[in-house]
Amino acid sequence: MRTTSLLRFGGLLFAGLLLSSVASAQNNHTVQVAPNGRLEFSPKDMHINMGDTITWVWNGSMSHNVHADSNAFLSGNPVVAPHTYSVTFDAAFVAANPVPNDLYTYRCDPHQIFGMVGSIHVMSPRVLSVTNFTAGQLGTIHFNGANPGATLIIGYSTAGNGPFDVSMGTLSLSPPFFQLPPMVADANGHAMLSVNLPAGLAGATAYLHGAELLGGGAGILTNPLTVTL
Ligand SMILES: [Cu+2]
Repeated sequence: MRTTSLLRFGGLLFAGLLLSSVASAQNNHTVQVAPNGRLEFSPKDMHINMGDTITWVWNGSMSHNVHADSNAFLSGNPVVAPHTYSVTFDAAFVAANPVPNDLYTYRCDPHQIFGMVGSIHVMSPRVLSVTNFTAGQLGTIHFNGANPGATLIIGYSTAGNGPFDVSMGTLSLSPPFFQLPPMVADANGHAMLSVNLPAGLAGATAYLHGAELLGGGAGILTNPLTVTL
């Protein structure tokens, strides 16, 4: 177990955190459909937790649609912006729409020949939790469900719970946010980080959100956490 101490931000201390709720809230992700008129989905390839929701948001002046190659989902006939389409990739959806490795490839029907394709890789949840987050004590942050040996990062903010879009999804962190020392998952896909929590500074709220790095700039987010001093 690693120990870190006295995490300072903006003159405050990341301190005295009492767990008020271990949110198991799912993550929401946005995929732009033809951003700036380009015939592409952005991000093109997504890694998400089972239970997460993808919302496609139409842009530009041409007609597009979202069509799973397996027919697991279909937004309908191609239409122009403004338009949105959402799919929740929960256990029931995955069970009812099986594809190899839970990897859902999809396309825009009229523009597939121009490379307007994407994929959604549904993965088992990465779970962030905390224990003993009490002022004057040694609190612990836990990361579960990772690939053994993976690099795990955790960000925190006291400014709010976002949303803030990054390449791997939408962070429930408002800027400015900060990163704790990276961790490495053990053989069981678990890692933990102990944090010295100074006494005092009651009343503030902190927000945490983690990710497992998958290489090549990709990553998969944990659930977000809200903890109150
Ligand atoms: Cu299109």
